[in-house]
Amino acid sequence: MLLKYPIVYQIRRNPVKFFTPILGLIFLWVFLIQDKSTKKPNSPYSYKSKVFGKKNDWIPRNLPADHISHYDLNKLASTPMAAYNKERVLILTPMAKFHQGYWDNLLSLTYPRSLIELGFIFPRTQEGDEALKNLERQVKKIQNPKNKIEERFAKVVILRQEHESLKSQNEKDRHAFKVQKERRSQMATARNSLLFTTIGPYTSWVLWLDSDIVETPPTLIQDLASHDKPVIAANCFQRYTDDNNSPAIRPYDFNNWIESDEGLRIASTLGDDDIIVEGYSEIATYRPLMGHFYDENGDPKTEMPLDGVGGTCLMVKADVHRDGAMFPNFPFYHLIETEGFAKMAKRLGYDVFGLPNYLVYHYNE
Ligand SMILES: Nc1nc2c(ncn2[C@@H]2O[C@H](COP(=O)(O)OP(=O)(O)O)[C@@H](O)[C@H]2O)c(=O)[nH]1
Ligand SMILES: [Mg+2]
Repeated sequence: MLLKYPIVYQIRRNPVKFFTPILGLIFLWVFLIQDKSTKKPNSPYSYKSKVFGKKNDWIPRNLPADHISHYDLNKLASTPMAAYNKERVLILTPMAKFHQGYWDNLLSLTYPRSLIELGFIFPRTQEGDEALKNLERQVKKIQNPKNKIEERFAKVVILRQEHESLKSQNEKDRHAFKVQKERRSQMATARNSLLFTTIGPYTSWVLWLDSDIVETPPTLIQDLASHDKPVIAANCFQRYTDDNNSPAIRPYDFNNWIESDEGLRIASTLGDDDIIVEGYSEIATYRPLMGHFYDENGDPKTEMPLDGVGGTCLMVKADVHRDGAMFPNFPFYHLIETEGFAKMAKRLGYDVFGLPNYLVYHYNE
């Protein structure tokens, strides 16, 4: 549209009428648009944490709001010299019960804490709430900002499960054969939620450690990493008092096994939705179980290839999870949860191993 008079003439004739809309636009930009785009950027970093109350309390404060983090996954390694190479380890624990022995053992690990992140997931049960309270009390002591940086873990993430879990967690009820499919499927979902919400672009290793593992060698992380295997399981035993009142040990986790012909034969007869869970006389698979391969005079570094694993103490190169190996909560080759995970890792081309002479101990209820 052509102006009837030149702009200069209009300004001189009626300056108020000319400048008012321009000032109005500047005002609008400064107080509304600019305020939003620079002071409170529309990015996840400005998210106000509902759980912790304060704003931005879970990102490093010295980052500018428009910071972009770059990670080259090609340079992210998981090597046998994990501590020397400053590799970050994520320790993941689904926790229905809090055991002081678990926490004390965790604190006795010699891997540098500044390279360790912890992730926990709790069931939505009264027992879970109780365990959460106990854990939080311990975490607060360690993560206290007054403690030296070497004493604190790099990060601690605590989740509460979104889905249901078994009401009864006593040993007899949770080990009953008929509840295994439901229970293991719930556990798989809990493990997946925990893994997918905590793994970072800098995570080199994921150590799965159950909340009732109360004793491990202090060099657990270095030892498991030194084998340089994509997936490696320690042999989970339990201390008890035998008939002569003497201290003794016995195998506990029967999910570390080698596939057998009978296991394959049984699987071939099952319907699509049926699963095999190891360690139950209801399904005798005759699979060789790592728990039975322990040799007290044997070399703790001895390795054995496995087809199924348990999650009590399991070290996984983070790339195995990143490539997609998770804990199926559905029958996958008639396997579920950690045993399904081993199968999935193998289908993705990774080797799975166990250490029959390297013991960790499960709490004795
Ligand atoms: N988040 C979550 N963790 C659970 C639940 N049930 C058990 N756990 C935890 O999962 C791990 C394995 O469970 P557990 O009952 O010890 O299995 P078991 O040793 O084979 O009898 C332990 O660390 C438990 O504390 C559950 O429903 N939700
Ligand atoms: Mg247990």
